[in-house]
Amino acid sequence: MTDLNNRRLDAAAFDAERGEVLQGWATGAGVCFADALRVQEALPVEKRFAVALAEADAQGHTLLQPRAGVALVREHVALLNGLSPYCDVLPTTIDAYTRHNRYAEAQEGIDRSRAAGTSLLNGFPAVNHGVEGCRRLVEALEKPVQVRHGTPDARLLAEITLAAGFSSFEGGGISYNIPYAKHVPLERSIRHWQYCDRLVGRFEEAGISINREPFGPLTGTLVPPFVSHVVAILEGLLALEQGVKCITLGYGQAGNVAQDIAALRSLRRLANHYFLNAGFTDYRLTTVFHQWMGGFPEDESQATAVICLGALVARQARATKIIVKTPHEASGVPTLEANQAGLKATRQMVNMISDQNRVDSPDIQMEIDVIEAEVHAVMREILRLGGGDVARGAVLAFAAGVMDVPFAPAKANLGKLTPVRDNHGAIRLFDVGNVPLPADVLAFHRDKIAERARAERRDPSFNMVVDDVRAISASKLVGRPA
Ligand code: 8ZB
Repeated sequence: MTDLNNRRLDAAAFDAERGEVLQGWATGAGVCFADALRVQEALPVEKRFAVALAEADAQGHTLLQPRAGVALVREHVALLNGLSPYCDVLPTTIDAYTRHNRYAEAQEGIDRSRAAGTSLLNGFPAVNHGVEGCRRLVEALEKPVQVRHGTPDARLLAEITLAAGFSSFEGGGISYNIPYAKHVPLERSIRHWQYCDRLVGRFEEAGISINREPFGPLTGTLVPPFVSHVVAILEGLLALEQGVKCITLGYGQAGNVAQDIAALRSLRRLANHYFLNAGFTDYRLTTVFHQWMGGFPEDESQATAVICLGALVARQARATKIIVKTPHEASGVPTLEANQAGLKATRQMVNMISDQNRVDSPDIQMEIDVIEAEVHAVMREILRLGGGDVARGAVLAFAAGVMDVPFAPAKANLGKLTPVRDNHGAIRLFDVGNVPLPADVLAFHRDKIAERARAERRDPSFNMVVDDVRAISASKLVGRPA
């Protein structure tokens, strides 16, 4: 491994690197940190992401956020302003060329979209629009706006969007590599995200709070809660070290109500535990729940039911924010109307759950106990591998399969851990791979899977896993034999 470590980037080295980063595309020349601070300082309070999160957290509210992004500034403004009445905070989903730093192709997409009169990109190419284009966008909106993407090297994207008044930035060195890229070394993406976090740290030091949100759901496919929790905690620790203060940790809906509620409740507690243990006290932690990230039913009514189950769980567990899906999920980038439909269904469910008692059950407590035991076991080994350094520990852990994300494309991920649902649809481990879980936890997983196998009169096998991956889009939670 190179000289990667979890220490705050040196000021002179950061400034030198910044000079290179800003040369990545012509629009980089438009970035000036002093101007960026003025733009952020001038943002009215209702456009500040950190303020929206802090207020929601204090009042026990849950914010709704859609996904949206098109090629051109004017069209993107119209889209976001069409969504704004139905949500609390706004997104800007970045196109796939920009996520891979392919700005020349993004430019071609912009030019062709202009000629065609319709968006030919699957998101908003913020780097190409530059500080000036992004500022026009932020100024035309009435709510806080976040950059949402999937970029292993997001340094230039962060420079440009934060200089333009975006007040939240999604992603992380693990969560925007392992599920999104194939050949990017983990030490490289972690280092590039240390830069993004350090940039946010500089804003914080100047009195401007920028929200940071690691990408919780990872591959969105049968991810056991402990796997995404460990990534969230690692990326939280990496971000705090660089000076981030406002952090939102995410979790993607898995489908079993007790397990999902347990996952959200344990996430906050576990993160606070590791952050405080590492000596951090000056941070504000919130949570985000992602509605189902796996395959959706084609049918819009069925898709709406999936959306509503997520809304119920998120609100029961008091997530600070929900990322809302649309009834078009199975078919691609949603229309404005489909996006509004997802938000309206979610709002209705959130409102109906809001005044209700906190649901508690021995099942939820048991799931919390299991998740906590799993997270502690893996974190202990990561810290041991890294000699106390989580950046080194994370790289070594992925290489050894101590950390393993199911169904991830990255070469840096071993891919031996295999999940499967139990008889109640909770996610268990069919094959633990090299992840060092305690014997009693492994026995628990085995028993739960055996119970399902008996009910289905078949042996646990990879067929079960395949059936589970398809189940929700085929209208069930558990992939039972026909
Ligand atoms: C990892 C995120 C995947 C989700 C949605 C997909 C999926 C992607 C856009 C978008 C609205 C876009 N998504 N790009 N939604 N506008 N440009 O992100 O549908 O749900």
